[in-house]
Amino acid sequence: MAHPAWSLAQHGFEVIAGLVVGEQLDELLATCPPIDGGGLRNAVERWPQAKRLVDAPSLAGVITRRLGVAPILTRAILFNKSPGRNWALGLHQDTTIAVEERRDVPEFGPWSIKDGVVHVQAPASVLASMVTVRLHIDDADESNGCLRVVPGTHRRGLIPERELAGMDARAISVEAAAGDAVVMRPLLLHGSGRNTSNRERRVLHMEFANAELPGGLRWHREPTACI
Ligand SMILES: O=C(O)CCC(=O)C(=O)O
Repeated sequence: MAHPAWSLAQHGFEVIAGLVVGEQLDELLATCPPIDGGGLRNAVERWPQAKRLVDAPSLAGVITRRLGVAPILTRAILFNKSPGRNWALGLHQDTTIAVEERRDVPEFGPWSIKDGVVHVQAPASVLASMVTVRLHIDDADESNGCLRVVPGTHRRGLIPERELAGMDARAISVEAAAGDAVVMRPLLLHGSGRNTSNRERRVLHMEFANAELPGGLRWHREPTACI
């Protein structure tokens, strides 16, 4: 069920309560892989139960309704903020995408390689068409570093660094329970505080695209069956 207060179009995010419940959620909790650093990349490939979930029509339906067409899952990262692995993340936009290989195309760059996958900073036009689904494996609130966002900022294109400092006072916390999903636009300004609790805060972060890239660039694709 979508939380009524926020809308993806107007605010740049929404909370879908209970996207995963019951046995499916128990299975995710029981099989969630250990995470060495702050995040496990290529998480769908490395976590069969998460792959099964992403392959299931229910999640595909949620994403397809928001993107308008069959989505491409291009990046899946399992984040954990635990009392032992902890960080605060200042407000930022997600501007980097994962692609198959480097190909120089105007407006794309700089390039980098993360865990063997080529990444590049993309123009706002590409980022604006994407959707990120953050499936919560644990309950998240301010005490264990839930997401903070500045509603509406996804409509401002790429926001210059110098304008970020003034935004903090407008950020709100987005609490979610295990099994809820926060669906957001990558251009929404977001960050998160430190985990000051004794609980974990695991989130499966998945980025979806809805169109091919220009200039022969190709998305990196996570191996999923139906989306
Ligand atoms: O999971 C978090 O705390 C924030 C992650 C984030 O901001 C990001 O992936 O860009």
